[in-house]
Amino acid sequence: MMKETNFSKPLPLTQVQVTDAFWKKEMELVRTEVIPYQWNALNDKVSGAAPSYCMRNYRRAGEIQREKKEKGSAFVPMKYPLDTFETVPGKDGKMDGRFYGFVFQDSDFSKWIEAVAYSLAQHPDPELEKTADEAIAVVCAAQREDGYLDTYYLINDEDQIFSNLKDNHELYCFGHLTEGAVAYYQATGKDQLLHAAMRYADFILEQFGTEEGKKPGYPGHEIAEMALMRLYDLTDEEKYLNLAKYFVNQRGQKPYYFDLERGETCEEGEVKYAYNQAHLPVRLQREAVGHAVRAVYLYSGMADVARATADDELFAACETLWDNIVNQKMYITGGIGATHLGEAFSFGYDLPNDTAYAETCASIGLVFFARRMLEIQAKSKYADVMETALYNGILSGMALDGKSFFYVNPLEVLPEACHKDERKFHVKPIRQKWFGCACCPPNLARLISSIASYAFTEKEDTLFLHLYMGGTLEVEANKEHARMEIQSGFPWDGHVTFTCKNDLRKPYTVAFRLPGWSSVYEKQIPSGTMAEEKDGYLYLTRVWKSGDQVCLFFPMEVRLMASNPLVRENTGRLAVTRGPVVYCMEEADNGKNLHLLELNSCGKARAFETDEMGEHFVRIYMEGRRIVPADSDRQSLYHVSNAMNYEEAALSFLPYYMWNNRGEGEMQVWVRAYQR
Ligand code: FUB
Ligand code: ZN
Repeated sequence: MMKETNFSKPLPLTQVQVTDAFWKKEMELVRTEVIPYQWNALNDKVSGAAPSYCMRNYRRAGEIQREKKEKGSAFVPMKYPLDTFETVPGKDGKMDGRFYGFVFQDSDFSKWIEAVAYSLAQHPDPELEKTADEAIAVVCAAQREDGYLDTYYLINDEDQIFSNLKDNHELYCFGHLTEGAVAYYQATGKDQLLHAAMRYADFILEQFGTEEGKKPGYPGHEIAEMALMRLYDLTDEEKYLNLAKYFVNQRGQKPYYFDLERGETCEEGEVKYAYNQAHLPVRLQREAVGHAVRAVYLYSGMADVARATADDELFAACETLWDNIVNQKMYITGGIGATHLGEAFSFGYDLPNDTAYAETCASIGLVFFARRMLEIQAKSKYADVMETALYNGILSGMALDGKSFFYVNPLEVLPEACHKDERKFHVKPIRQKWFGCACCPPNLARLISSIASYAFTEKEDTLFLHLYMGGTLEVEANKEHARMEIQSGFPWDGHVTFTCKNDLRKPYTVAFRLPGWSSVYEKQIPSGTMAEEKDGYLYLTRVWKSGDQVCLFFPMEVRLMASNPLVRENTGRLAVTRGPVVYCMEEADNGKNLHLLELNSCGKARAFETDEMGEHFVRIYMEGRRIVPADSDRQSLYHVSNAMNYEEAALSFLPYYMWNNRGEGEMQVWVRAYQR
């Protein structure tokens, strides 16, 4: 049975100062590079990058609202067709009054403002705050009197709002707007955007539901569910919880709403809309299917609702879907969504390396889902996946200088194939400056700048350390103020030091995660501490005094990982990992034709710290060999099999997230293995 008293919640960012060498650097990159760069992108000022049109659309919608106010019913806004998912200027480059960009372009602003909010919470910056306030004023000026706020419809055709929930992303944009608004309020105390989001939420409340006169619909692209839960957690207003609950429970009920809205019908027993996870009521869903980002956003919202309503059945559905992803559908990097067709999950164990989709946003969504599961049940299996996705399939989405991005995160790349083979055109062999559909870069920015809220959650009597990162935390420990300090060498060194900085009067528990990648660990704890291991956490309870220190050490051995035998692509192959980090081989270190290299699974691994490409990290060398075809064999496409020639080779591995920072080149995570 779920019990509300067992739930934890993220530590507010205003109570954490991240000092960690690794994450602070990433956060600084977001603050100094990504946020200003994205502001330019939102304003179409990045030369050579696809324009966003985002702020331009808000301004245009604002003009329309102004004209309406000035001219009243005498003003009849121009209408534009709604049949394009992405609107671009004609060949002559001329633009008219219509909406431009993807239908969900408004969300670019919302993700940006969310990242700005988290950044301001850690690092006050009056100049940035001023820019953000001005942007918020532009956005709020576009809002209709009744609260509706989506520039695609406000500009093109207001008569058709909420007419195509399946494809047209209004509720998705609402979700992002709400997340950004809550974050900005929490960081700055300013509520202009929050009020706009609440007015929009209230408008949506009037439109949707199973009551007479309302639309029995739900989002085509989920996120509104978890956004409404954030609004509920902030305001305590039941109506937002009820709307989130309604969206979750109504999803997939028959007759399908997506049929109703498009005047279609469905045969008895026919299953449709798996792409949107609307094929079945969510409690009956057992397999993660369809568009991967949509899926994990939905599951995050489900977990939020399950927590807030102590709904065991809904939580059980979340657990089943979690297990399905992690046991059958996730790359070793934490990437999800194996096929670019529909940016979707494939069937179980179908995890091709070189055509992988593994969208950055999807791994980010997996982190959202993991943190929500952790809030309900502190089990290290959730934090392990969260950590894997963060250090691997998510960070790979951004160049080390924060100036270019991957949308797709493959595990094997041959650049020539990306250029010439249509099946791989979605795999870019080099990070891009920006994307017309720019969902991933701003999503990365908001995640990295709020990383501490994934590392630390708290409940009245317990602080949970899910991820190890250096920082100082201000905690309400059983209603007493406590200051804690953490030092950590992660992800390169497994030492963690935790220090209490003031005296407490009552017992308080700190729960340290025991990472699944380390079967042993060392600990030094103050005498008289009550210690208990449970679900992959070490719970230490004591009346903490200033200077009390806990030292943990998780040995980071090089580990050679194999796949489940049903993952056909990886048969006979191994991947190199160390601690939470997945490694790969790159052409820049190992020469061309990585497929000719083999790894001696009984050989010695050498791991050493190095500074390259402006990054401090651990490089790994493994014993291996290279296939050297006989000259005669090179002449023909096929030849009679003969004994293979090899030459010895030391295989050099670098962290997967660092790949592709030295120009185009081959890359491979899973390497053929032999034993000697
Ligand atoms: O549809 C909005 C976003 O664009 C999705 O989350 C991404 O997968 C991309 O398709
Ligand atoms: Zn994305």
